[in-house]
Amino acid sequence: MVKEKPDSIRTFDEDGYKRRAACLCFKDELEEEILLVTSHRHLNCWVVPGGGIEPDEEPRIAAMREVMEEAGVRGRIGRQIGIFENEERKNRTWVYTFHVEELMEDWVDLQRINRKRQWFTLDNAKTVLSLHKPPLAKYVDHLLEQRSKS
Ligand code: O81
Ligand code: MG
Repeated sequence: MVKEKPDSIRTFDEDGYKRRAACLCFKDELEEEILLVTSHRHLNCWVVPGGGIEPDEEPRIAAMREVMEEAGVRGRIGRQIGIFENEERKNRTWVYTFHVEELMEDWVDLQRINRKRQWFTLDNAKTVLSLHKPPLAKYVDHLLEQRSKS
């Protein structure tokens, strides 16, 4: 299933869940700080950069494209953290680690919606994500759970 969107085409799984991809974008190899971006509709709220997977697009490729468009970063995508289902919003998000190698001066969503970006420690990221988008805080929780088991 596909649904036109002004500047992209959304795709859906058979159960009608919107297919999304996102990254926890780390500042460095310590993996202690991630880059969040301001919400599209609520400029004083923070979200994990990500978005719709387009037709015939691999989730990893979509994730890299989305973080470049939304956060203006280039770098190296890492491991898959998980696939997160949001039953309320009917979306399914493939989430990856990403190591930032370049912070672009100018980027698509800065121009498009004046989207801002900021580094947060993992704990602070969980706090601010929980305020606006609790499902996104689960990405960080899952990463920390995996870390504690390794
Ligand atoms: O565009 C969110 C968008 C918005 C999400 C979704 C996000 O209606 P869309 O799917 O285009 O917008 O809506 P739901 O219904 O999935 O929750 O959330 P909200 O707040 O309108 O309920 O806006 P934000 O989190 O920024 O407030 O994110 P974005 O426009 O900031 O990217 O779109 P998306 O990230 O799934 O898709 P694209 O490809 O990034
Ligand atoms: Mg998005």
